[in-house]
Order: sequence, then C-alpha cells, then structure tokens
Amino acid sequence: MADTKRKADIGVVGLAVMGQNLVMNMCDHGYTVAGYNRTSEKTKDLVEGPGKGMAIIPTYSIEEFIDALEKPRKVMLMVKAGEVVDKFIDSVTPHLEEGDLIIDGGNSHFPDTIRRTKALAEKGILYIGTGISGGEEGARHGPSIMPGGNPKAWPIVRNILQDISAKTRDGEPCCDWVGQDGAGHYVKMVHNGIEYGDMQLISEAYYLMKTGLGMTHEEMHEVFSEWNRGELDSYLIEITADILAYKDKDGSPLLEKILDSAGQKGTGKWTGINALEMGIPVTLIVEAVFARCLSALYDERQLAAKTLAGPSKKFEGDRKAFVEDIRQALLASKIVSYAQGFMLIREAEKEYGWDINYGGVANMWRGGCIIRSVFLGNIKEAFDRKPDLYNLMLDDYFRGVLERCQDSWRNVVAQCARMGVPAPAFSTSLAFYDGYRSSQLPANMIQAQRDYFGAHTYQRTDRPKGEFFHTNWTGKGGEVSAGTYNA
Ligand code: 2AM
Repeated sequence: MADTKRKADIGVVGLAVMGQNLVMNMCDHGYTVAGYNRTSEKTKDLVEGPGKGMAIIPTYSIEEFIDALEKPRKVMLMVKAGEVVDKFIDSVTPHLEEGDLIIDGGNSHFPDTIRRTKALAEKGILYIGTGISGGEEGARHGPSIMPGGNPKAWPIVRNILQDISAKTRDGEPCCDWVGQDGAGHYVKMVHNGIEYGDMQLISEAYYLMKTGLGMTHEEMHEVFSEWNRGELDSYLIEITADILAYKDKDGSPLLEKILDSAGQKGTGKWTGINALEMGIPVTLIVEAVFARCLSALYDERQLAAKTLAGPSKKFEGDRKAFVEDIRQALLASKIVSYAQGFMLIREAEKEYGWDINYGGVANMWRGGCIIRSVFLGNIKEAFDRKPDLYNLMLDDYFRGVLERCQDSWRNVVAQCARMGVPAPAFSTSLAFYDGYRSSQLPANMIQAQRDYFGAHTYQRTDRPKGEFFHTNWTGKGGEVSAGTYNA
C-alpha cells in the first residue's frame, strides 16, 4: 500500500497523458506526487486506473493541491502551452511562498519563459521552463528533459528530474541544466527544428531510393536496418526501417497509401523565424520547414505535375555504390544541420545573455528524445574535447567525416539534379558547406548593387574593415550615402 499520509515531494498540474505518465514515472523512482487537473475525472481516472497503488495524492482544488506539497513546494505544470500557463501561474502564485518553485513542462515558446522567469523572480518564486521530449512513452519511462530558468531552482529539483529522465548508453541522465530563463525551452525548440531536418533528410533518402533507383520496400527496409547498425544508428532511422516493412491489410506497404502532404505544429517554424531574426543561416531546418509547406500544396502540385516538364533521365551506374553514397550524403548533411543548430544556440546565448552547457545539451539529446542517436555521442565527445568549440564542422572528427563523405554527397546532389528528383535538404546542406568554407563569396557584387541603387556604401578589401565608401556609379547620382536606412 502506498504511503499517502506524508506530503508530496512534487505536484503535477495537468493530468492528460503526458502529465499522468510523468506522475507515474516519478512514483516509480520513489517520489510521492500530488496530482491536480481542472477536470476532476482525469485525477480520479489516474488513481483508480493506471496509477492505482502508487504514491499519488489526488487533489480536487488548488488549495488542497498546494496543501499536499512538502516545502519548498514544487509545482510542475503539464498544461497546454500559452495562456493556460499564465492562468495557472496566476492562480497558484498567491498560495506560494518565497523559495517555492513552478516548473513549466509544456512546449512553451521561449520568450514566454523568459518573461515568466523574470516576473516570478520579482515575487521570490523560482521558475523553470523545461523542454520534455520523448512523447507519451518517454514521459512514462524516461524522457529527455531540458530545464532552464532561475538557476537557484536547479538544486531543488535536480534529483527528481534526473531520476525520471532517460539515460545514455553510459548511464548518464539525459537531463542537465541548460541555462538561464528561456534557455531550456529554446534548446527544446532547436531540438524540434533539428528533428524536422533529420526527418526531411531521411525522407529524401527514401524517395531517392524509391524513385531514382526503383528499390522495393523490402530492399529499402534492409538498407535502413543496415544503416541503423552503423554511424547513423538512431531512433528515426530505426522507425523508418519499421515503417518501410509495415504492410496494410491488403499486404502492400502502408506508406504508399499515406497522402504526401506534411503537417506541422510550429516549433520548426519558430526555429526558422528566430534564425532569421538573429541572422544565423540555419538553412537546413528552414528548408525542411518549407519542404513540408511545399508538400502541403498538394492540389497545386497535382496540376503542376501535368504542366511542368523535368528530365527523363534514369539512374545509370552502380546502384549498390549509390546507396552507400546516399548514406554518406545523409551523414554529411546531418553534420551540417547539427552544426547550424549549435550556431543558432551560440548566437542565442549572446543575444539573451545565457551560459549554455553545450556538452550537456548533446547529452540530453542522446537518449529519450526523437533525435536520439549514436551521432549525438560523437557531438558530446567533440564538446568534451573542446568545450568552447566554435563550430561542429571544425572539430577534427566531424571535419574528417565531411571530408570522407564529400564525394558521395556531391554525387547524390548532382544525380538528383540530373534526374529531377527534389532533394532540398541534401542540396542546401552542401551549398552551406561550400559557402562556409569559402574565404570569398560573391557578396562583393551584392554590396556593389546596393551601393549603386541605394547608396548603401561598402567596405574595401584594400582598406581596414569599418571604413565605408560610396561610389557615384553612373556619374548622375550624388555623392551622399544612405547611412540611415537599410532597404
Ligand atoms: P482538462 O483535462 O481539464 O482539459 C492538456 O490539455 C492539459 O491542459 C489537460 O490537463 C487540460 O485539462 C489542461 N488544460 C487545457 N486547457 C485548460 C484551461 N483553459 N484551463 C485549465 N486547464 C486546461
């Protein structure tokens, strides 16, 4: 029989599936947990159903809920992101004392978390906004947990969060302090963006095998299963192999009956918007978001397919070798994508004044979450070697992989272009790689054009940076430069 006389170590508000599963996960690790939900049936369902016999204290009012908590009180919100979180903070705060802690475990947008952490700090209430990834299964048995917020809150809840989190293959918790105020939710947002990128790359690999090489689903299943035993070993590759093997009731692959129009909930878009705002070229994630948008123009594409011509070129060459080329293109593109993701986090760190735990971030993503992979272990090692690593692509290991995969990667992009098979993520990552490693880019032409039509000025290669020049290109315009606006 559970000991429900003692006060609860932590309380969870919001007992939908994620909330319920987290409560049970906490109980599994020896914690007593108070539960509260707006609709009381869910609370009853939990204690009389899956949570029966566990150390759960069901409560049916905010007052009862707060009263059930050990001090300092730890209140975890697992409610819908947005206004509901603010509403609950408002209703719970009057019952809390200085030093109590609110944790938002929903998918909140990081600017909200920045605002809430600061507002609550003024009232002496500690706040954590944490990304949680791994879906229902993860919540029940070990998700990836990415907490940020008021650093004073971390020691209070560290044990609980690390206990319930997933563990890496080396047994380390996939939960560590990310950084101040919105850093946890920010990192979760980038995680989701990277997830968009990984999924897009895998879809391109599948589509190329299917349409370019005419491979059967059994063959593709074999290839992805094989890939999952090597450098690409990851949850997404694993489920892709499963999906390829899955047959509909009539015995044909279910995959081919699924409408090719992708949905999205918005976290990839948030990542892209933030990248644009900060001027960081997170090209692969943004391309992956747009690839979903393009797929969603389903009816328009059916029309265009009848009108717009493409090449009729078929694949010629060694098919087995080309499958290996695709694997290498996927790996190289993935390195670019993660490098871009970390570039974005680095810029956000400057922009929002955080101190990001980079190795910790890689570790948090190694297990429990959708992008979990062996690859993230390599990233963790890169940050262990050099905690202030400026760009993942400059790490010796990843630089070596890029060098090794380069010919295959170029071959894949070239073949796609020749055959007219869309491969936006493979192509954009290669373009980024070539751009990033170029000491010279054609931006001199852009600067000349800007100065020509708008007197926006330019810097010169033969003068120190920071000096600006304007040329009267036509002899007709004035000598006055446009220093005050940016068209
Ligand atoms: P409910 O069971 O009463 O709907 C996920 O949707 C969780 O957020 C659920 O626990 C849900 O409570 C809660 N939730 C959603 N909207 C809410 C609202 N406006 N007020 C309180 N709880 C809400």
